[in-house]
Amino acid sequence: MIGPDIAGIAQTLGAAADNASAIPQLAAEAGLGVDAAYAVQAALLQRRLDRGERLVGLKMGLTSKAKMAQVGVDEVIWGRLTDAMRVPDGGSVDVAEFIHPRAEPEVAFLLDRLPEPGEPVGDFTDAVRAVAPAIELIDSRYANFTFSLPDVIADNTSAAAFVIGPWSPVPDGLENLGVLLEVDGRVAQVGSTAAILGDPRRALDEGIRLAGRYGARMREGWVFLAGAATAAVPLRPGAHVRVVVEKLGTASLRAS
Ligand code: 0L1
Ligand code: MG
Repeated sequence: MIGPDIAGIAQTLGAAADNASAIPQLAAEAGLGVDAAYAVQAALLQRRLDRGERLVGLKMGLTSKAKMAQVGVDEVIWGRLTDAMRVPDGGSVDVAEFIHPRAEPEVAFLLDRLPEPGEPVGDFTDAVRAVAPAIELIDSRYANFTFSLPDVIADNTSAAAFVIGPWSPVPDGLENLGVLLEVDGRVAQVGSTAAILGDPRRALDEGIRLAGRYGARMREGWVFLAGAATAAVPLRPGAHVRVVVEKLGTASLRAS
C-alpha cells in the first residue's frame, strides 16, 4: 500500500509558510495519521535546515484547557524551533510575513543536563538551568485557523516565531505564577503557570516522552517552550505585545 506523500505535504506546508498564504486542511484527504504527521514535521524541519537554519529547541502545544478549547483539539503536541524563528526581546515582526498570527504567553526553559530517553526528570534544576517569560507567535498555515490533530502536528504545531525575555534561576512556586498578556498596555489575557499541565515542569516530562517516541532528543543549551498559560490573541499590525510572568519579568514585541 502506498502511504501519504510526506515530502510533498511538507513542501505544500513549507510553501504556505514562506508565502504567507493559507491552504486547506490536508490530513484527511492524504490519509495522514499522527505518526505520519510527525514525519511531515521532521521533513519541514529538514527543509529549514537545508536553507541554513539551526534547530535550537522544542515547544509544547495545547498544554492548557484554554488552548485546547480555542482550537478544538484535546491532545498535547510538540513542535520544533529554529534560530530563524527567534525574535529579540523588544524586537519587531512584520505581520505581512504571516497568515493570521496570534500571540500567546509562555514560559521558556533553558535546558541543562537531561535524563536518558525513557527516564523521568529527577531534579528539575539539574535539567533546567534557567526560566524566562516568553511570547510565542503561532500562525496556522490552514485557512480559518482550523485543523485536525494530524493537520496541526504536520504544520509544526503552528510554530511561527518566539521571543524570550531575561533568564532567571528557577524560582520557588514555578507551578503557580501569575501570567498577563497585554496588548497596547491593556490586559488581554490573565492566567497562571498552573494552567500549563497543572505545573509547567510536567511539560518537560511530556516533551521528553513524546518527542522521544519519534527519536527526537533534546540537548543542553536548547530552549524549551513549555506551553501557553492562556488562549492566544490575534496579532494586529502596530500592536505592542507584552507578557508579564510573576517573579520572572517581561518579554515584548512590536508588530509592524
Ligand atoms: O503552541 C500552541 O499551543 C499551538 C499549538 C497548535 C494549535 C494552535 O495553533 O493554536
Ligand atoms: Mg504555544
